[in-house]
Amino acid sequence: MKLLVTGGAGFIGSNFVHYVYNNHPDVEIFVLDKLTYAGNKANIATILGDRVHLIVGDICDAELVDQLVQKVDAIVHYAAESHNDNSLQNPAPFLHSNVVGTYTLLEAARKYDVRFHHVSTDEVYGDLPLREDLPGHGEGVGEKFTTQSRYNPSSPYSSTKAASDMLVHGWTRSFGVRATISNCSNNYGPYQHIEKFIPRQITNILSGIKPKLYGTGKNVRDWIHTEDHSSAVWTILTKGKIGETYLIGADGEQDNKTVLEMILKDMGKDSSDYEQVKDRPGHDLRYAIDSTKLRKELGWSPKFTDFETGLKHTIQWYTDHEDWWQAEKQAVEAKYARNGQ
Ligand code: NAD
Ligand code: TDX
Repeated sequence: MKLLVTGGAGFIGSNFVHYVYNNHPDVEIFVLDKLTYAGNKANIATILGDRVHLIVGDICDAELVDQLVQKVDAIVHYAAESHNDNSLQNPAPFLHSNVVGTYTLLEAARKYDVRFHHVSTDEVYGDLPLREDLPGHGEGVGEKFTTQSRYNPSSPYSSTKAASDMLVHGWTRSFGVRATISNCSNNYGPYQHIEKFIPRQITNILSGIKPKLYGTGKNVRDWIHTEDHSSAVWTILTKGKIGETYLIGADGEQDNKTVLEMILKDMGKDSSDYEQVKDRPGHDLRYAIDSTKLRKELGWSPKFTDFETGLKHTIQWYTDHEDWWQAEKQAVEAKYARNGQ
């Protein structure tokens, strides 16, 4: 099988490329990545060669996309602008990469009748109330997102991802593009950019900077190890039903304050040794995924079921790979500081 993986030099895309390289030796992978600030050739450098190729380019470049799509059996589409905070400062690149980029790929998939898997996010559904504010602490209908949940995105990032999902629906129904969609919860693990919550706090501590918690830290995220996301995407790509959406999650709900306290404790610091900073405007309260459909219909299950163990591995990875993040640290923190965060 020949696969085109867009955004395969970013966090989740590069983990997927490693996953396929390690588990499916019969697959040849073409990574198309623009190498934006979030893309890093180093993420896949050790496996580039006969089976993994990197093409540096933009998914909005229709001519380049055409050349690549006609060579492959399937497209797995990860490339996107992915950070909510950046989308609040400047939404324009999110419209370009997330909407026009997805459109460009869909047109090529349509032209060459190539299987298309679209990687999306649970944030398209907006947010859920905190469990403490639900009757019976949320043991009922509406407690988690399902494929029946209403699209209700909150930020420029999530609204452009929602738009991209809608394009996939339209191209599937009207043009018969053989597509599936997955909406996954918050990933953690190696190669995540240090602008994101968990790596930012780990690398702050390693740099002697106090971790920064937005608001009171009551917001809940549903954490999944990125390797489990990879196995889920592979399962959907190979066993999923065309036209279907699958929600990916590993029952990993944690509030931000608890996660930060775990990181501080694991790194030998006092659990109160952090600063509360300005909250994110429009900050989603809680995400939670019901992945029953994926588990029951396609037989998928996550391997990293203990969040604290996965978090420890992640802390160790950033500790061991200072050369991977050190050069960018100062600029990332300066950008946050300008925004009071
Ligand atoms: P990331 O920002 O780490 O990586 C994105 C990659 O896409 C980078 O390598 C970047 O260079 C590339 N890219 C961006 N615009 C491009 C363009 N126009 N052309 C070619 N390449 C381009 O993002 P991530 O966290 O790895 O997320 C990957 C995908 O997974 C995104 O679609 C995101 O919406 C989705 N997702 C992320 C999470 C999460 O927790 N991070 C959860 C669910 C879904
Ligand atoms: O310094 C911080 N302090 C803090 O409290 C940062 C960077 C974040 N936060 C909070 C905001 C969120 O409640 O931590 C939580 C996680 O923040 P992010 O890492 O920015 O992730 P989130 O906004 O939840 O979105 C992520 O998950 C869904 C990914 O970035 C998206 O690409 C994905 O779709």
